[in-house]
Amino acid sequence: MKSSLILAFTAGLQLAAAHTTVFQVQINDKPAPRGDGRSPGSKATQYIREVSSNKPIYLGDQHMACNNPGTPVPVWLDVKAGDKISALWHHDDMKNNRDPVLDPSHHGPVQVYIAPSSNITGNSWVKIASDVWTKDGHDPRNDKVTGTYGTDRLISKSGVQTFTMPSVAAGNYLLRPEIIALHGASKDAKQAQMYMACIQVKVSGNGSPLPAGIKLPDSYTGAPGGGLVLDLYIKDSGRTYKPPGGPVVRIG
Ligand SMILES: [Cu+2]
Repeated sequence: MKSSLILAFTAGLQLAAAHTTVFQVQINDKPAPRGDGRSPGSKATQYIREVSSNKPIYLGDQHMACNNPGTPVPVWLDVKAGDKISALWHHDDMKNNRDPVLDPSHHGPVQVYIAPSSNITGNSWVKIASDVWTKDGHDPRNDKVTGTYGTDRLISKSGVQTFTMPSVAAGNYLLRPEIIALHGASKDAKQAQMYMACIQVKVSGNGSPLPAGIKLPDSYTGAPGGGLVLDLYIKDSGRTYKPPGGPVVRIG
């Protein structure tokens, strides 16, 4: 009896300590197949570039663009301008819905970038969405964080991060949803936890060429104002906080 109690307790600790990944995508509210190749038999439908664990990526990591190892996968999802895209996040490979998608201590912005799949190492990542902070709302754990961060909203939406597919020229692209968790980064940018995925999409139609964007990992720095340091526990510190990557870019 005693040993099974200890086991249960240890399992609970592992979940609490766990982080998060994108495991699937919805297009116009219709679920695509499981996309991360991490459940049995799902390699054949994998459209999210390979990610070996739900651990964060830290400042300076060469895997900042597409997570680790971030290698290309077989499938490209068909999308078109104006589609409602949702990235589904969960900390647990098996998507146990009783657990939070992300530990509620993980406050920070939730963003999306797009890049042409032919160039992911240049100034090619264009920010198309960013949910940073709003004054209203409150932290569910009452942990002295004021206002509501993108992560808080993501948790309250059960890990569903929704954005609109911009009108880009036909071709293959990577969509890159991103979470930046700043709970440990009140002073040290090296403690900021980045979570991201590269979703492979094939765009039809004839929208605009992508403008220049930022470079990953180089544009994410620990410099003052770089967006990787924030004391979340100072009242309303989210008000003046600006996330990395600059403003959202309007395409077209
Ligand atoms: Cu974490």
